[in-house]
Amino acid sequence: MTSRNQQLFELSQKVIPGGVNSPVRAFKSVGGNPIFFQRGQGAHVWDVDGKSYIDYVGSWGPLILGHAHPEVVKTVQSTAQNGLTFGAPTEAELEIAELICELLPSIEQVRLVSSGTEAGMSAIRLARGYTGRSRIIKFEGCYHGHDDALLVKAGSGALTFGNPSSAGVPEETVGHTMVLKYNDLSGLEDAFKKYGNEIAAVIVEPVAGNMNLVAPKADFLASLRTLCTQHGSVLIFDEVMTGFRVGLGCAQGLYQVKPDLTTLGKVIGGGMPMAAFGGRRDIMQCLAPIGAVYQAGTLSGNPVAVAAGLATLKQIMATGFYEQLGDKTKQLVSGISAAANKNGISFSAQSIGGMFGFYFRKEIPASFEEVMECDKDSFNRFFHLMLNEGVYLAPSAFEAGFVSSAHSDVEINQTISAAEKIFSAW
Ligand code: KE4
Repeated sequence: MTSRNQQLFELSQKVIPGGVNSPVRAFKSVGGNPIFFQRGQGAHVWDVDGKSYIDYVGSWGPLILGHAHPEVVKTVQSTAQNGLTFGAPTEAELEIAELICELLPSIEQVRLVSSGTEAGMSAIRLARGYTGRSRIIKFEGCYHGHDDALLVKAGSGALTFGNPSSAGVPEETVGHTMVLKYNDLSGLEDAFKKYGNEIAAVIVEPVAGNMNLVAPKADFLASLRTLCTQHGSVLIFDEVMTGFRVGLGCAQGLYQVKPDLTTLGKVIGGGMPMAAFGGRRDIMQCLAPIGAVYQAGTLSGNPVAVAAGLATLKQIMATGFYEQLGDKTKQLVSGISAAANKNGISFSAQSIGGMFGFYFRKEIPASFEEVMECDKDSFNRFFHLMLNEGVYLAPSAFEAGFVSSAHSDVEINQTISAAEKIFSAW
């Protein structure tokens, strides 16, 4: 009998490209058909055929409190009663802007937008407008949304400029974008030696989460800071994923490196479409309506998304929130690693705050090349076997995973048991 999931996927493909509204949802990387969900509660989601899963995707990061947290839902419902959007300033936008500036000392002013892509795109334009320069540096394996200038894959050789990683992006659009190797200090120093005072900005995921999880090497971020300061380039931390995920001070607090601009998203919207970019006042003052750099958005700072974000931020500010989240995530990765290693499987894992990475590779990867050495087929097999056991991991070997405060020891231990069962029969 055709499942409801199969029916919906067949119908969706007729009217939505690939049947999905974002490519990574299509299961192309892991094989099989995407799962259509109908309900989420806490650490669990239910598909349209009624099967439940422990969820470690959390909508790719926003759901740090789990699905349908009562405080978030209540606030969204009550806010919506008073109108969904005004296209005009509201007091709640002031409240969340003040809270973000209080939590992140590097942010003196902030502008709300509706997606991480908008935040990244706007931060790049702002850095170019502020410096009057065009060249930007990004890193291979890092993703900052689908803005043309950032859809770039590494060109051949170390210092060549990137070429488009997507159709529809003209060569000239990416001509100013240089793609370097993440965690490669010598490449970075060479780039600044050659182009230093032409570089408008460096944009980096301070903890990379879009090539699976790759942590910054000891002095990588600090070197970025020093070089940007020396050459008058704007250092942009893309904290759309790490923001309030790895700690209340975000990655910049964890590693004690102060960027000039930060992009945020995911957690700050609590599951609603909201992102932000902010930083040094002198740079932010270049933004319209007071500055010459244009940026705008119909639903930027809309009351319902801001309400969800505020409700979420208030919850994560609770004493001990990140200690508990970090401990649970560590418990998950060490339990699964132990299960793999007990069965002689080449596997490693790590976690930072509430995000984690699994690798079918003996050592934890520290670069894009090392991530590419991971056994993707083994990951895909593990993914589907875990799915059968009712555990929903990110449907790609190149994505990070996420634990929420709603995951209890019950879910963590059930997940480890599922992995033990799978690895013992591997
Ligand atoms: P959005 O435009 O998808 O809100 O944010 C783009 C973005 C920017 N920066 C970082 C560090 C990000 O991780 C993202 C989006 N992350 C992906 C998952 N790795 C979102 C999932 C998807 O594309 O469907």
